[in-house]
Amino acid sequence: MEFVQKKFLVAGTGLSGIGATNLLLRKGANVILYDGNESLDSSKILSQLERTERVSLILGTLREENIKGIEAMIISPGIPCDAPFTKIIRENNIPIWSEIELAFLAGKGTVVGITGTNGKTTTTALVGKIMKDYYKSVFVVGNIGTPYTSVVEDMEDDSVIVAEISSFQLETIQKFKPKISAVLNVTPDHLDRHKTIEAYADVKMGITKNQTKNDICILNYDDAITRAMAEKIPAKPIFFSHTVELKEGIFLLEENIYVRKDDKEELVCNRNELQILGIHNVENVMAAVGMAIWLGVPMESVRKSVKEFQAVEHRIEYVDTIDGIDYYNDSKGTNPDAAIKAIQAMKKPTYLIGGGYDKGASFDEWIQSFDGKVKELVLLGQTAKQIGDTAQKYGFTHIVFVETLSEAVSYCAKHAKEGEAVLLSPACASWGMFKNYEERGCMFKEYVKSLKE
Ligand code: UMA
Repeated sequence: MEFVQKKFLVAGTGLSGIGATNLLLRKGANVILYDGNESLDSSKILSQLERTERVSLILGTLREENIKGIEAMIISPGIPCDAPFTKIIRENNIPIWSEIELAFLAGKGTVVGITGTNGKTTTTALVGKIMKDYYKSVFVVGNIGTPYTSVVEDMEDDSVIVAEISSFQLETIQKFKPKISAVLNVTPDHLDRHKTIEAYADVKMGITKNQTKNDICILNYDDAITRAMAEKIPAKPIFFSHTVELKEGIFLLEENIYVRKDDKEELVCNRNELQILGIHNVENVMAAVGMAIWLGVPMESVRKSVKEFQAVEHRIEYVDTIDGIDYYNDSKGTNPDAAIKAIQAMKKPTYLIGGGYDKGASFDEWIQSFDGKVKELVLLGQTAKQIGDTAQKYGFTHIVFVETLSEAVSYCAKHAKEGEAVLLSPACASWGMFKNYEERGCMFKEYVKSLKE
């Protein structure tokens, strides 16, 4: 694809928008960078660009005269395709590309694409590790946090690109085509945007739309929606299952994970040899193993990587489910920005444990990010009062003060109900009460474990 002197519109100035703009500029294109939020700081946005000639930044309203001669609009995943400003784009028949579409068109290498409602990030991280342990040039990109467009220039023909792909990114793909795809599971999520579970599932299935029978799609046999996809997709389906012994695929039998391919069966490992816990993680491992084996990574190498793989500790780390309440350790959320990410990741009503050492941060944005998800705020440490006051300022009054982390866990266990979650994500450093965030996270996990006794 030729980009020199062509003109593109990039919508959104988050990670994806900046990644796409920098890529287009490096390719010699002209860019109109647009964001609907007119109160953004333009100098801050421009400072993230590698060069500023050939770019015009527009904040607020996009007008007809701004889009003359535009080749395509690259839309950030967080922007709904029917956002009001897209009307003039559609009326002028300008193609709308996802940021991953641009990266795919401009990039090289073999793509492994992972989607699904839950487990995407862990599976992507594990596939990334398996690939990095075996291949020379591997990139782990997408929803996991590194925009696909940001690494395109470093790719070679023999690179492997492991991409976590969200439904938002799939909505506007045209030619994006992974060699191996995976749809891990589909449960209701993002229905505010996709409206129905059927529409959401169709978008997820879209990851296979440009695949052929020479490509592979890994599907969850135990999930009725992904199982049914096997009949509809153009790729060759390969199932994984923790309930059924499959004729071909990856399955769990008496605690052992097996791969059956070309009538040959091989043991991957016993699930007790894994360092990540829970049946959901066995599923993630099975999917990752399937992607690696069908891509051609030898079993010996896959087995070694799988056994070595560890969950990202202290970062929105799932600890356990006790009495129907999920516990998460985000002790690494040592500043409001990181803690906002943890809140965004929560899907259930949450008891939030926060507070700690005073670094002079403001907690306004953190409180504003609660978005109806936080049920109670359980505060401790030096910053407890300041956080409490900030919360009250925004009308959030479900606040409890405790002296110790152990007391915080006991309080949450006593008050949270089945189907709710408890999250330690302090938005503050641990100093004063703990040696470091690792110690705080480990103690939290100990207290949670002791609830079982
Ligand atoms: N904006 C508009 N109009 C709108 C909405 C947003 O102009 O109607 C602008 C905002 O002002 C902002 C920009 O769009 O400047 C933000 O773009 P974005 O929300 O797409 O965020 P990015 O920073 O580009 O991050 C995106 C993903 N975010 C979302 O899909 C919401 C990141 O996934 C991803 O890591 C990143 O690209 C790199 O690929 C995050 C996420 O929350 C983790 N994903 C969702 C999830 O996992 O559930 C899908």
